[in-house]
Amino acid sequence: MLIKIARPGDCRENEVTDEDIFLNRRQLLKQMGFVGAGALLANSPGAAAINLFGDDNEKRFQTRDLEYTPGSESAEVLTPKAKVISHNNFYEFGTDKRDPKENAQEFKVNPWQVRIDGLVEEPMTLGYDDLFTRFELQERIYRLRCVEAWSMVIPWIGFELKSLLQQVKPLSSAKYVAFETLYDPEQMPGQRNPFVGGGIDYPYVEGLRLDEAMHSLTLLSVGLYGKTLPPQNGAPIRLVVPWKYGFKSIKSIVRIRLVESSPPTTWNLLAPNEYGFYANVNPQVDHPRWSQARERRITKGGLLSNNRIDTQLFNGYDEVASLYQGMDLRRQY
Ligand SMILES: Nc1nc2c(c(=O)[nH]1)N[C@H]1C(S)=C(S)[C@@H](COP(=O)(O)O)O[C@H]1N2
Ligand SMILES: [Mo]
Repeated sequence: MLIKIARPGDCRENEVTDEDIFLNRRQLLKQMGFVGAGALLANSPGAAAINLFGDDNEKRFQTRDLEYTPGSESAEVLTPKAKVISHNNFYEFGTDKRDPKENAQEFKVNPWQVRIDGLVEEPMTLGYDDLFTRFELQERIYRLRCVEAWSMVIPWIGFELKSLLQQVKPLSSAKYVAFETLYDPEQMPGQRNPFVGGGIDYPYVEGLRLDEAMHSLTLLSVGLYGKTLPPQNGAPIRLVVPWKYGFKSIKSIVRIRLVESSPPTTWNLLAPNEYGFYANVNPQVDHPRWSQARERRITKGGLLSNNRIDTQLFNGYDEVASLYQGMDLRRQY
């Protein structure tokens, strides 16, 4: 059998990819001065011409263009969109990395409601359209590292969780934020069948300390690569906490509750000796069953061309270090 090993310079696969189109459009709009809210309308002439490529028109789940403020350029290579939307963890739709893309395409994300309540002065309910209109959408190119030692670099679109929390006005007794994913066994096969859903006690729940939630890096994401989120990535709204392992970035959120004490979190409930509350990316603290010192950065090409790189403390986001001063991060993992 002949195994073809690609050299770095080789041109392979389809020459024009989704992310090429995305980057070209972003470049074009920047050159034309069309940046910021209002610029990226699907029916503007520039966008229409580019949309002729129809990057995901043939899929059952339709994403749509978003208006947002483009972020700064990334020094790192972006993970191709095709991989961002086909290699996922979303146990509600199955435990294999390919399951969510396969099983989530009929997932209904509109209408949608997110309830924000608990220890707040002004509880709030956001509807589907509010997710895209009530806050200033920005692009953030973040690394996301899974506890399973692979990572991606993704151009997320979203708004700071802080801007939402400021609107509901947390009471001084609020110390933590608890998040909950939709519970809908009719739509989510993993919630109907524990063999499909990996034995998780649904709904999926997560939590942050209030100061972590208020950090300006913490994003509520509603899109990626210029468009609304595909269901497998947590449509219509999911958390992205780039200095923590991927499992903290809870998907398809329906409830955000301000609470007084540390809330339960799904992976900690399932395997407390393997997953703590903090889950900060830390190359010095191994998972009990494998090392966390290195990671596989998912880029173009197959498994052979994926680079292995050193994992950085806090996934390289050093600006969060002050949140953990005085804590023993080996004990509070
Ligand atoms: N509701 C829910 N959220 C979830 C998960 C899940 O199974 N269910 N998996 C988590 C894990 S382990 C990871 S690594 C990230 C993956 O996000 P991505 O598929 O968008 O890359 O989602 C996180 N959020
Ligand atoms: Mo993960």
